[in-house]
Amino acid sequence: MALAIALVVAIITVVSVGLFWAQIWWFPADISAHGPSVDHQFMLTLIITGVIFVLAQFGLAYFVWRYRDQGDGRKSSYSHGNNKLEATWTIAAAIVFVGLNLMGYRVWAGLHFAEADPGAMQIEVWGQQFAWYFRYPGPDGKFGPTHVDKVNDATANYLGLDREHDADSKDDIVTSTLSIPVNRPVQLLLRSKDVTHSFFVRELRFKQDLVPGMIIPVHFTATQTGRYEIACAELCGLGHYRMRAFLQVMSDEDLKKWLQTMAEQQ
Ligand SMILES: [Cu+2]
Repeated sequence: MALAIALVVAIITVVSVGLFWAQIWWFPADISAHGPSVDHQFMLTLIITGVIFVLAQFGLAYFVWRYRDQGDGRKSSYSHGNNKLEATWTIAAAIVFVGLNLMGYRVWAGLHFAEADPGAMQIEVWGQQFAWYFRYPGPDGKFGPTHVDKVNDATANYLGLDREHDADSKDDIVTSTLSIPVNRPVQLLLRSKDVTHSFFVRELRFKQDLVPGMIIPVHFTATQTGRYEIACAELCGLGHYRMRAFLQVMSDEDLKKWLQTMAEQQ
């Protein structure tokens, strides 16, 4: 029995490592300037924790087998443990976790806390149950105010703009697809109309919550043109599974044309 349990533990370990090694379910190719640093940090964390995982699992399998009941009537003895060993691995684990955090912090904070490039293109991202809307400030570069009482999905006024009275709102462009320029910094202002949502694009290696009542600025640069899925990564209600939109990364010229077309549809 002990041998069977030890074997099962060992097989689970080998299969888990094999799946990671083969990279069958893996990230899609990165399309962001910061992506390589994120991937590097991820691999480093995976390798360090992976080595510890393998050692711990094989250690467990060995002890299960080594200290099995051998039928000689020996009684097991009780141990209170070893304080020195306890302290050693607790401190070692703390050093590894804090160390990995400090290493990863620089990349993460660069996207979330550092100021965006002054030339970054600003776009608002709105999450609501269960759709995404995006707002471009238009030629004036200003987002008009939003009014809760003007929100009306039936008339497609999803954000509650008053285009008649607010000068800054007149040229605002609201879309259901997010288009951004390639190789140019973009600043997103994340907002939510109801509950917490999460903006996630795998290819951008980017995920950030949208919190009601807050405007959360983040910035990044995309380096590949193409069409990518935006998923809501926060369980936000019954329709969460269908809360998706698309990100289009395009040349400056194409973006100009696209914005023109969108502006005509407002
Ligand atoms: Cu959501």
